[in-house]
Amino acid sequence: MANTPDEQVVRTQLHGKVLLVTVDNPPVNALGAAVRRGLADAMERAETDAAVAAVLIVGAGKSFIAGADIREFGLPPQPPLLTDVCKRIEASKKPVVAAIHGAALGGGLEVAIAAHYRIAVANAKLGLPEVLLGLLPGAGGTQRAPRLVGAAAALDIMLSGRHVGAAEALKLGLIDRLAQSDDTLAEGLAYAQELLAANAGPRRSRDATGLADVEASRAAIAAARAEQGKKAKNLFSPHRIVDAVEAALDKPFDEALKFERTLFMQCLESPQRAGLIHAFFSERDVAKVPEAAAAEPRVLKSIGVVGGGTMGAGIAVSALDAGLPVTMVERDEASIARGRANVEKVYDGLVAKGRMTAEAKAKVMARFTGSTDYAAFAEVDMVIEAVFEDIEVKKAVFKELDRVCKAGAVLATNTSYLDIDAIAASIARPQDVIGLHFFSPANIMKLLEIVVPAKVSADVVATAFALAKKLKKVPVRAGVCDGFIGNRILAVYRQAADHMMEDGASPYAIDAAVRNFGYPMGPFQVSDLAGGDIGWATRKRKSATRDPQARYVQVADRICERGWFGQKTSRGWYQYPQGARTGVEDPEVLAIVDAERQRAGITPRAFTEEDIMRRYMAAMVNEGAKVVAEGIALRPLDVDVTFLYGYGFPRFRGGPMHYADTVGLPKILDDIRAFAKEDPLFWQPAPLLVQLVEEGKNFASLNKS
Ligand code: 3H9
Repeated sequence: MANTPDEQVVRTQLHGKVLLVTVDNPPVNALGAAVRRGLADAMERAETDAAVAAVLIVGAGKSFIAGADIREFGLPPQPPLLTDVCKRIEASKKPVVAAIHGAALGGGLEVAIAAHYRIAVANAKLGLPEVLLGLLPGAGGTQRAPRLVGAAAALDIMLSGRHVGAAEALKLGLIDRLAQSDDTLAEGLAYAQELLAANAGPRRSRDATGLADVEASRAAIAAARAEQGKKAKNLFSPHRIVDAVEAALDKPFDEALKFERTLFMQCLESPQRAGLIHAFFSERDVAKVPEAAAAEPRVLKSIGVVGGGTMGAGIAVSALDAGLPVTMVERDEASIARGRANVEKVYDGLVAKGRMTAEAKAKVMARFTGSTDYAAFAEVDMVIEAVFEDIEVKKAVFKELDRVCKAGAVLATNTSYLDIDAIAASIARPQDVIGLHFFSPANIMKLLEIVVPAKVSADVVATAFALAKKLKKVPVRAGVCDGFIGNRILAVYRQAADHMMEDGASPYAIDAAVRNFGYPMGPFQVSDLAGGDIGWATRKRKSATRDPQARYVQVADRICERGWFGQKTSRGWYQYPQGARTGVEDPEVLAIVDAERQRAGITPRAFTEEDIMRRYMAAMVNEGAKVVAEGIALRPLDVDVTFLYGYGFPRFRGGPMHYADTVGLPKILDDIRAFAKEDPLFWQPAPLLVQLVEEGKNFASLNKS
């Protein structure tokens, strides 16, 4: 039989008696319909060709196989199903070996564990991350993995979605052998030939004995069920994973496979799957911006940071963690000592927890230089200022940077709301000035708003995106306006929450509704965590320009006037007795709310959780639509990613704009129009929302451009 041509996504080639099956479907060898057909055909050839004594499956390029083709989900399934392909591999009468490099994830690992023997190179990553997409392993993974590694380890792998390194995979029994070199093909062929020489026949995972200790298996299932009941109460697929593993104990293998398929289809149809897959693609698409496509990034080998406060130190740590040398400048010796101490504190914490050695810390700190002289920035490639939020202070810093930095250095500001165009215009090189809005704590939070002023050159924007990649941040391109994407939208739905509070919902009921929606915290808890004084300062700053006709709820000001700024003062919207991190409700706060209602002449009315979330989300989506229409966000997906990574929006809902599509834009618009009857100034429908409803379109239609 002839070898298959090179352009096919699955190629077969005979090497002695071993049929080499190469999956070649860039970029990640996803198991689309053509690959599934190719694998089935290859197994057909293996079965019928007398010259074939064993089969070796490998992946071309960077990976073995990264899983099912996620883009196919939601479309009608095309035969053959992966679960049937895996069954066919397992049923082969000739031994089948999988040689793994790069990623063997999801369906990719399911193919590997349907094979009879597995070898992996040292840096291979194995996993069943379907749960992160709202799914479960649907090609036999929930049945074969527990038989190979036991219920507890299989549940851990499937419920966390984590990547398992080759060494651990060997220890667990997920693979049989660790390759001695990186040459997957040679190692795989040698293994297959060795098996043939030893007359080793097929060895099927369905017959493996990992579930033999039924009592231990049941205990692992019960523990997983209890844990998921607490940790994943809003989620669908983790519970189905536990059900599927239980079926591995209770049902014959083939019946359990059918049950797995039923559960997989339930997950596939769930809106959570759509939300999580939207999040998966959006967090990749978000870095596709015109400037990064049009220009090469500038050289970026060193970073300067102005300011050693919480933000500056967090940014410094983030850059140090990425392996960059960091120079920090502060105004005097005491301040730079404090800045250095803020940086060191982070690493000391890691050392204390045993997550870093003292030597490793010393090595990292050796890349940190502190100075009180701006001249220390003379050679750095990029400076990020993180000084006090005052435009005159920032302009003074930029004047210094303009004086000392080399030509071509990127000059970035970490402002969260100031006019970056004005900062850029204040120096002689506006083309080099950009906004890099980190979120606190900057070394932990993934979101980075890259704020693009009018005069910045494209290669500076490309450099900012390259920096984000180095720092392992999720970058979102934002235009200049007060609050950029995230804080601008936040300001609006926070007001909606305040209005509801004054109209009758308690802050605790609002927080509970928001938590039940899937957020880790409600808005009043967040305010207590961040410090009420921050919002208070912003409100004071904006008071001169506030529309006197606009509704203004004063409860937060009454609370701040008492010095109740949240966790740091042990009291805010909640009380935090003895420095507790979880607050308890405060009757005095409720009394303040009551007094403010009376002052404003409001008779409180009841709000259900649904009422609360409809207003909260309508406000968020409406402002999101304005932000997109104005070009502050490039696409609705940029708003989604901002909220997923910076504001705790529940990932399974995909982000506010995706959520709005799920609910239906006409419904959201109807709500806004109904709310506008009470407060037409606040609830002005976004023209883009109106337009999309008139055209029968959704936000997703704007993500495609
Ligand atoms: C599953 O397997 C279900 C089964 O149980 C079956 C049951 C029946 N499909 O991330 P990158 C694209 S569920 C389609 O930037 P990296 C990605 O969008 C699946 N496309 O690279 C990007 O496209 P673009 C379980 C995919 O090197 C490009 O490939 N598997 C898929 O940083 C490069 O990706 C997973 O969940 C896919 N499966 O990371 C694994 N994967 O260039 C998901 C990637 O247009 N994938 N793309 O933006 C990953 O975790 C990472 O992509 C990986 C590589 C670690 C593999």
